[in-house]
Amino acid sequence: MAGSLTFAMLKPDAVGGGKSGAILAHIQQAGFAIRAMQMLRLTVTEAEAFYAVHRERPFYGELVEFMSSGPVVALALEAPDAVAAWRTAIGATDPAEAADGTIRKLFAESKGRNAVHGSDSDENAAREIAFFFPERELALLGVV
Ligand code: IDP
Ligand code: MG
Repeated sequence: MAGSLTFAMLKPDAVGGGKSGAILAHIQQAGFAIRAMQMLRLTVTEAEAFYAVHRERPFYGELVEFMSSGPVVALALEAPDAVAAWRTAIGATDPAEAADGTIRKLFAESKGRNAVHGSDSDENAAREIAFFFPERELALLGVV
């Protein structure tokens, strides 16, 4: 594999806003290989589980409601140092603070409705990829 993996997701604001194609093009132009991809809608229970690490935060309820409000696109991305490279490509959590040219600066609406997710460590990338993609599919795709 030419690099490592990270987990990315296009959030309901991006998918519902018709921005999926533009963001996917941006991802590929930035040098990430899309190794797995699925459009789906998270149930409330699934969104709660995915963001369980944030359950004590004041925005948890709002986050779960938003993330289960419409379709998302789940992605396994490959690049050299993928986790760090993807965090750089997406920019700060709040688009008002995101650097020029980052995906959140270009496509996000607000700190909550911020277009894309990115794993924060290799360990969480593996956990998040496994949350969305069955081992068998990853094996058939040659990802693992
Ligand atoms: P990250 O997505 O940049 O890693 P985290 O702190 O892990 O940011 O927060 C997870 C997600 O929770 C954010 O992407 C955003 O959608 C939402 N979120 C974070 N902080 C706030 C907030 O202050 N208000 C509303 N939503 C927030
Ligand atoms: Mg995070």
